[in-house]
Amino acid sequence: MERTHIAFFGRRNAGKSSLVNRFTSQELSIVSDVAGTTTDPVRKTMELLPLGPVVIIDTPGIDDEGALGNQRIERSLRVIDETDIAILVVDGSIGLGDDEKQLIDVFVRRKIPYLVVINKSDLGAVTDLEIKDSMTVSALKGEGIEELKEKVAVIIRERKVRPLVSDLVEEGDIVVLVVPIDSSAPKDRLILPQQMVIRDLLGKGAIPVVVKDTELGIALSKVGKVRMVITDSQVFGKVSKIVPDEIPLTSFSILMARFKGILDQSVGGAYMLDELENGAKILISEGCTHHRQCEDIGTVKLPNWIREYTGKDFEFSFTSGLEFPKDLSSYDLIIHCGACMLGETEVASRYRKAKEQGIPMTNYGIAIGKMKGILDRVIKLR
Ligand SMILES: Nc1nc2c(ncn2[C@@H]2O[C@H](COP(=O)(O)OP(=O)(O)OP(=O)(O)O)[C@@H](O)[C@H]2O)c(=O)[nH]1
Ligand SMILES: [Mg+2]
Repeated sequence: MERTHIAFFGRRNAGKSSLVNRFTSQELSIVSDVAGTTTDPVRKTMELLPLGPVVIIDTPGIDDEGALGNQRIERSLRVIDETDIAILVVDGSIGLGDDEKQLIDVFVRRKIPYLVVINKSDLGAVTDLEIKDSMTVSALKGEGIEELKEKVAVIIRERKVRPLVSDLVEEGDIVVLVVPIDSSAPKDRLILPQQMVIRDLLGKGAIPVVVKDTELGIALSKVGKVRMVITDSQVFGKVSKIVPDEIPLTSFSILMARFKGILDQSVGGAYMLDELENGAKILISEGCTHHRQCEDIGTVKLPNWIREYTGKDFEFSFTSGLEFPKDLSSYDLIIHCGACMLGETEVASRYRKAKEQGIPMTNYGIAIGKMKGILDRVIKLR
């Protein structure tokens, strides 16, 4: 499963950093009585009981002032894009102001589950704020922290889990997974979507059979009745010729898009490849900065395939990691990586931005499927 991103927001000096340190039992952030101590979002990936794998994010105060302050506020608000669960920290001796109310509005609008935590209960001045889902804590004394964790754990358990592939197969089904091992594949391991698919199939009691593209033919002739073939989309062309039409075929990237709820939009985006004019602007965006495999596909292979497929010349731009342009209006199409390293909320927010600004968006695998002429076949499972 993917890591739950839990972010702490609030005004300066509310005690966000103090609470984060208590919550993680680590000295993650600097605490001081100077307003504006935290100047950049601080992220920490960790395993936290009873929550499981999480990313904890401390943020600068949302009421900072001046030009620099505004930049800090912007960074904090940017964190909302990747937030799965928001903790709004309120200084109980001050109470709830407009800043907090506006944040709550944003959480509600974006359907981000949130908790309001009234901090500094030790000061005794905690006002009865009568807000939904609020609780009091003292980050200073360490009171109420376990209760807070328990509440967060409940939210995590309640978040809807969409299966990756297990709803498409039955117990005992043989599913063949095609993982090419070329020079661009990471050394000594499988990438996250492959691990996730295998894990989900095992959980279902299905039988994953993992092969390289070069052994796919042999595998199909040896293993008996195959329920489905799931391939790395880079070898879509080759694999679609080997797998008989009656066996359903899809890719890891398509399953991921379905899992993240962005399959329809991505398919629509892929069809734009047929519409683009010469000189159109295409943004190719990577979710991470360290996968050589993706980089190679994104900056080299994909532009080449697109030129070949369309016979046209385009202007390509590239972004990677957490950078993703706010204003997408100068692009005609966005092609994103499978986003295996990005949290669900971050991915959803990128696709939502594109949709709001009316810019078509798709992902690598689906774009490749389109260019290989097999898109209809590989998205049948929708
Ligand atoms: N009495 C009391 N003081 C607290 C509590 N939590 C934090 N403080 C104090 O409040 C001040 C601000 O705490 P921080 O944790 O740095 O607050 P912050 O929200 O991270 O502040 P910025 O990073 O400046 O936005 C520090 O002096 C803390 O010691 C609490 O529960 N009770
Ligand atoms: Mg702080």
